[in-house]
Amino acid sequence: MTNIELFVAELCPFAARARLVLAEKHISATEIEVDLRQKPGWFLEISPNGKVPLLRHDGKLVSEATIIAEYVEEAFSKHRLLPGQPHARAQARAWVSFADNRLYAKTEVLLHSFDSDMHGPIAAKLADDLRFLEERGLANPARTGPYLLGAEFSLADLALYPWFEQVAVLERYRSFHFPRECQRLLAWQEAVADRAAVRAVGKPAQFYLERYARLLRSATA
Ligand SMILES: N[C@@H](CCC(=O)N[C@@H](CS)C(=O)NCC(=O)O)C(=O)O
Repeated sequence: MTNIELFVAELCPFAARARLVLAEKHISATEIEVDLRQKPGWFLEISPNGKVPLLRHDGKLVSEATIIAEYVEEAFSKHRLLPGQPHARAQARAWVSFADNRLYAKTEVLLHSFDSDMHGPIAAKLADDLRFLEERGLANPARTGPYLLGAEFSLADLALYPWFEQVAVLERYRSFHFPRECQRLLAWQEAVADRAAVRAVGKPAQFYLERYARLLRSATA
């Protein structure tokens, strides 16, 4: 029997990505919630970077959401999440890199910035990233299905989706305005949200809004 543990934190979109990858692969894992404000000694001992997600598979550790996703894809060949064709695979990885280096990187700066004068400019750059995704990804005339690469659902969709799950937090607390013209993005989000695995383990906006409100209250108490 497969022995998989996933170390997570409930607000972490990278952990959400790892959870979604496992769910899409129909792999059951034991989830262990880590308190990131007071990291337990046992976690620091096993974690190379002190961050979640961290995966333990038959005693072997894998860190970093992107590497975990690729590891799971390679270790479990059923329910493929990377296309077979090399160029499509490269495209999927390029969008994963876009998610990490543009969307999540800016979002981290935005969430950690308590200078409200900084919120508008960073939020505006994030909106530009969404326009890029809409135009270069979803408006691509060669695309023939509801997912980023078309008909084939992939790790690219799974890397991006947790950002959209939490967008309400940025709208409520960080002056972010979703660019209304990005209608294809909304249709893509709906298509991903409608997948059985995503319905099973995804979280509604309210989940994140309530927890962020609590976090903010405890930070200012
Ligand atoms: N590059 C990492 C980022 C993971 C990350 O930033 N995790 C955050 C929670 S969302 C974390 O564990 N933060 C704790 C810390 O930095 O001390 C990945 O992709 O897995």
